[in-house]
Amino acid sequence: MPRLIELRIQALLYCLLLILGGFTFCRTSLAEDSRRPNIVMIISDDQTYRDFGFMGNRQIKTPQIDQLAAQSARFVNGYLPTSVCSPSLATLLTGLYPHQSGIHYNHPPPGNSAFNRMTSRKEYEQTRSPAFQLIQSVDTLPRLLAAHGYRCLQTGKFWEGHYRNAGFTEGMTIFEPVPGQTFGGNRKLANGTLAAHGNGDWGLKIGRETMQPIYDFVKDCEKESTPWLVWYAPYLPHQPHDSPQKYFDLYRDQPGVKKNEIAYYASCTEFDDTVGDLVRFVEKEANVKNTLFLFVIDNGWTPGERPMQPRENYHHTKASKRSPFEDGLRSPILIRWDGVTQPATLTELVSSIDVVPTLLNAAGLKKEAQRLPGVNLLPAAEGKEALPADRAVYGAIFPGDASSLKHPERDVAHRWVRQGNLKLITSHNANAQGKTWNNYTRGDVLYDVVKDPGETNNLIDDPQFKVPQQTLRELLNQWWNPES
Ligand SMILES: [Ca+2]
Repeated sequence: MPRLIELRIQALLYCLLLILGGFTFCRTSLAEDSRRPNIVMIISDDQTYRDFGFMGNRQIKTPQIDQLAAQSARFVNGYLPTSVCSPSLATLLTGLYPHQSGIHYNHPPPGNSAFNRMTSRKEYEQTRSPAFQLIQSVDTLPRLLAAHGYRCLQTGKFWEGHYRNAGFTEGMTIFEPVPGQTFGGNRKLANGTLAAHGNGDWGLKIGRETMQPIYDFVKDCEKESTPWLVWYAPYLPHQPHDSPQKYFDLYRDQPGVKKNEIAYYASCTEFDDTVGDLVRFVEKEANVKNTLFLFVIDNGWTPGERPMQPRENYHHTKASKRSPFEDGLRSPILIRWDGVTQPATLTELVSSIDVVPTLLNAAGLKKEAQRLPGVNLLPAAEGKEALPADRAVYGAIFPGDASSLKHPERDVAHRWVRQGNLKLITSHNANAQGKTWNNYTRGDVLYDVVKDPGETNNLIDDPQFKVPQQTLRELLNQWWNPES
């Protein structure tokens, strides 16, 4: 064969390969971009990170979540930016830190007690409503997914008024009181009028009374082949720990179970059963290979020694809910997407700030995800790429009532950062006696939370930790400096 023709054939073959390769590449990225998995967000309300079988608790019975964990990428060293309901849930809606979304409180001004002192529903609702503008004006996960062709259902805990405020297309919470609902969701004003408490009202029926709204929604979406998101954030195991008797019976007179753990453990198992019902329903009614399950807690809650009503309920320990300590701030994060993620235990530090960008990436919304501070956990969950070992995670603690809107720096009580084994907690807005809100710490504190997960050995004055302490301070100020 003449040399020239040979070269031409080679060049032609080369071009053909390039075209085929490009075509294959395009097909892959097209497939990835156009995949729109259904998404089930399962959010536990007030449960400490250790209190699952798969996290090592030998007393508590959580077989359904353990089963989900066995099928999931298990991020066992997960954190929450903050340790109380509303701002933690706002992070799961927006992918922003509380100081960024402005939702750093449970109750906007003038605060919970002042709301209770009001004498008309109209006054209360008009005073509570301006804060809803914060969620209305931000690109939330459901809003972005809805614009991408999803139907998005809100059920359970939700602090942003009507479900539509956050961009859900359907939902249960409508910022209206629920006559006769005794376990939560209502607020009694000073003149006896009922109003919506602000934490979910009608939505709080999910899990505790019914699962039907989710079942109807999923069936309907499946019938019309529309991708869907379910926000399942039941008021469980949140107090009141008033589970049916059969759940209490599991823990009475059990060796190793303390008196103050019984009612809480009962609620944890009641919650676990609902997760099993939900997962089995989705497995039966939807294409499970095209469905991503994500599990996370909104904040920790550890039973303390002080009894309260109803009977067998206890107040939580000071070091859990609301606090800057591990029992309040940690949560495992589970991601199950059959055929995509790998069941494995992953020990790198992650945060619930990563949830929204991860889910946006799963739905092909990469550009929208890139604007957010969290990282996409999918490559790690797929077993393709480890997260950086030196990653730092961050957060801040605020009082339950906001003193003003859009000024998180005026209210912040603590900031915290963890990198490697070390966690630094700084204090802010101390009063004249040097005490910050709730008096969690005396000044700044530093702990090795791997050796000392109970955070009892303060290393802040230990000269050995002077340099790493400085590094953590710099990281924290780069993340958010409320004094600048
Ligand atoms: Ca909570």
